[in-house]
Amino acid sequence: MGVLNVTPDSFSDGGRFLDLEAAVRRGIELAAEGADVVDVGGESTRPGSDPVPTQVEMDRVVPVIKRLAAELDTPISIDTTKPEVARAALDSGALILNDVTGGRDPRMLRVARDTGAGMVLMHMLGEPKTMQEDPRYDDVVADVRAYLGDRVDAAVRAGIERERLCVDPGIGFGKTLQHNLALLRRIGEFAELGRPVMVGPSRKSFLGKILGTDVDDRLEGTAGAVAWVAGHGAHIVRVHDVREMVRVVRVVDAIGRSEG
Ligand code: PMM
Repeated sequence: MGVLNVTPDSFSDGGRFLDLEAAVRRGIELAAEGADVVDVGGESTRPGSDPVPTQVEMDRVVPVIKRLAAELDTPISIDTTKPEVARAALDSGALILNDVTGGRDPRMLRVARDTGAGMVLMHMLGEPKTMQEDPRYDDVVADVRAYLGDRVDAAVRAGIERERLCVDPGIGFGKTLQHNLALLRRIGEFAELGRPVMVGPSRKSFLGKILGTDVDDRLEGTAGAVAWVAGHGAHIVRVHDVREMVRVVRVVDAIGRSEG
């Protein structure tokens, strides 16, 4: 999954693709680089960020999705927590709803059900504004896995077919460095939920904490995390650097599938 943030303030690519033409060009480029899904987002969920008004978010993402849906065969996902934005995006050609709040708002589940969209259920502790203030778990992997299991059950109860769902532990969303490392190290345990596992480590601050590098200097760190999770049971990685991470994953796959 390639990331296309149409925002002024996302932590790694904020401000670069606010212009419609630039965003469309980047979406086409992500697909050409080998993304199997292009994830369009119009609201930054970085730690401490404020919510964006619905209409502003809609005006950012809908024109981009319309153009990309017309020009690409690659499926498009909408990264939003607002049911109105989700509905407009899915009506404009997006096929997947990527909800970083895991369908906590029942209206999100209804939109996915009514449109027949696929849905990513991600774990976040609290809200972006406050999620990094002293996050605590008993056992982060067990807690997040139980939460995602509950969210899958809630989505199925709401009428979404299980086959349309995928789960994501939400790297960086209410987690310390140690929490993030445990989630990555034990990523295989999420496959026990019986749904594809998505992971989004790309350029995130845990890499900066390990390497001491700024957000624009985390390519190798991202590759390390992507290689680890791809080799330990993740099915989808959400990344900014698609060209490079497709290569990383192809090598990991070749090793994993080899015989003898
Ligand atoms: N991370 C961000 C935004 N959306 N969605 C999913 N499913 N998983 C993630 O890890 C995730 C996400 C963080 O910000 P970015 O868009 O700037 O990478």
